[in-house]
Amino acid sequence: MGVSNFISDSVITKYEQDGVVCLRGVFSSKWLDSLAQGMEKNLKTPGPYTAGYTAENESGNFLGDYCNWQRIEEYRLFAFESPAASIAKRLMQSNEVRFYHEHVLIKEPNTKEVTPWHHDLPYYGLDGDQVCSIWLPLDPVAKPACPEFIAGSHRSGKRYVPRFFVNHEKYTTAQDEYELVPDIDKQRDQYRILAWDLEPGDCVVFHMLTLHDAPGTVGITTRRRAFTTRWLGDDAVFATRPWTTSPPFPDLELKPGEPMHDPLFPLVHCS
Ligand SMILES: O=C(O)CCC(=O)C(=O)O
Repeated sequence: MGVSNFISDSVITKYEQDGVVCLRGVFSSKWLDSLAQGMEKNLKTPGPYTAGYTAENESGNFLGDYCNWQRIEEYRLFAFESPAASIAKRLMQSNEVRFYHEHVLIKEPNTKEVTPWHHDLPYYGLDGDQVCSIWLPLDPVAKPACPEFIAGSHRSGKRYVPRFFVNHEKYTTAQDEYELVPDIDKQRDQYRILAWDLEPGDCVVFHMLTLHDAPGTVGITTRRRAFTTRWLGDDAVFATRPWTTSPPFPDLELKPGEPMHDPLFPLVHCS
């Protein structure tokens, strides 16, 4: 099935307006099974950036890892051969698409830890408007456990200071163009907050400036394994931040404003 069959012009308009769209049934079980195998390998042999966000005496477990696609074949195949790249390309309305990195975020049943409200771009050494992520769950995710997105927040013109997932502390105090994320949960009625009931094969695509969080999984008996891929379009350029970026990409030698043309971020050929 060609990607344009399930991404109509009205879906692109919605992505542009809301900064997030949910796509239904776009990844077959072939891709989901393969990613599940890749995740098992990843859990057995964690990468250098693996991070646990749940204390040992707490229920559940929230853990993350990223930038393992070069050593985990299932991740590499997904990036280069699944429909993900063409989905990103079409929604970003980009001529080319580069793979930035994958990010695995797993919440086991009964995990109390929530993912704090944040948007992704200030974490990255990156600027641009054609930049998006595809959040793909490998398990059914009921709306109460689904990441939540503030519609239109990618167009607020604001940049927020990143927060650590482990304790929700801010990276630094507000400075220069970066402000602190407002207390969204105290005033939820002020925002249009989007979340969905998701089945395996569905995904959520969001702009890297769209504010989002994700609930814990207390009372939920299934795992919540999410495989997020991050994508760069034509206008993505390297940028520096007042903090160490996440991922750090320590060997990258680009200068601010230069296109993200580096073997670390391969071009993915797709329709
Ligand atoms: O899966 C989560 O808990 C958070 C997802 C997220 O923040 C992201 O993929 O950018």
